Amino acid sequence: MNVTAAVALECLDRMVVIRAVEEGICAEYSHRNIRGPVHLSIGQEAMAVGVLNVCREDDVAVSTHRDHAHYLAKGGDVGAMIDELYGLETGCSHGYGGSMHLFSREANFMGASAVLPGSTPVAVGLGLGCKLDGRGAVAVGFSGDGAADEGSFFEALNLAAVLRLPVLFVCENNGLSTNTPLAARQAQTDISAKARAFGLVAETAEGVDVFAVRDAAAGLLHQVRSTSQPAVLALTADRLCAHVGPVSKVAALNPQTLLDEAADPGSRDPIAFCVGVILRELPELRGDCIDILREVPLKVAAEFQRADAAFEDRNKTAGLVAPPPPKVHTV
Ligand SMILES: Cc1ncc(C[n+]2csc(CCOP(=O)(O)OP(=O)(O)O)c2C)c(N)n1
Ligand SMILES: [Mg+2]
Repeated sequence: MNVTAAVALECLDRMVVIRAVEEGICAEYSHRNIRGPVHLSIGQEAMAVGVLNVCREDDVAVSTHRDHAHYLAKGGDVGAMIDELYGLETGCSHGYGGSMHLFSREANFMGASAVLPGSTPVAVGLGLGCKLDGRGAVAVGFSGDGAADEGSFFEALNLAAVLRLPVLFVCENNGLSTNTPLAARQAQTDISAKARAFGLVAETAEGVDVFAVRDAAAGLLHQVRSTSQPAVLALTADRLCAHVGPVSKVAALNPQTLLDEAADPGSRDPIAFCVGVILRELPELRGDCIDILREVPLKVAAEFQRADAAFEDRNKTAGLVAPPPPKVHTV
């Protein structure tokens, strides 16, 4: 682990915020006040946090249908995201976007495209904006491995290379597009090899380890910033939740469960993995880790309560009657 104690705890804190928000969605969804499909990031938090932790504030980011972790890791406001899920005007997209269209101008999180591979060409446009601005900012375009099934993914890489744009394309490879495995869809499954064929610098890293992601992203961002040549970071991790729908496949956040899981250095849960690394390398931080695991979920739960009450008030004031509970879509 190549970081200070403060940075290690900052990374853990951000991942726990993301997990707590998504566990809140799982807990609240069936109460019918949150509507619309939700694509959770459980199991994939380290990829968002590792990359965005080493970005500058003025770097811009764009995401996909699975955008919660990217919005929060870029510095998007927790309350404004939860309000957005409830369709409130105080939401980060004024209640019009919902889960798949989070946005924050203040955090330079420039939204998300749910149409594959929409985030990739948008990242090229953002990269052109950064280049024309001339302030050294980089555009970070997140996508899944499914985006690399599509032609315009490669057109975007090519254009960024031809125009020498400062873009870091981050491909989060969870091995699945909906539920179809990568090898059933792509003849060449090494996404970084395909990126190199277009003249980009490309690296792969273990996406479960926030500190490994951070190191790889820092190196590539430095290269992109100093040469104005785009790069690809291909990360691998497991999606520990349903493709869509409020279903987690891991135990709910709990300090003792996490500490037990953290003892396994092969854990595929990025939060347990991160706690394990911290406890092995900086054991004096055990108390701080427990505080984060205990306190963050309480703060996030209070935000859900606040937004739920605001939703009920808004409906009462507007004379709206809630329709029957929505069908919960899970795939
Ligand atoms: C052009 C297009 N085709 C199909 C879909 C339906 N769709 C939504 S998410 C998804 C899977 C995406 O997989 P990946 O890019 O690997 O992201 P992940 O869901 O694994 O994070 C698909 C096929 C879509 N949104 N856009
Ligand atoms: Mg995928």
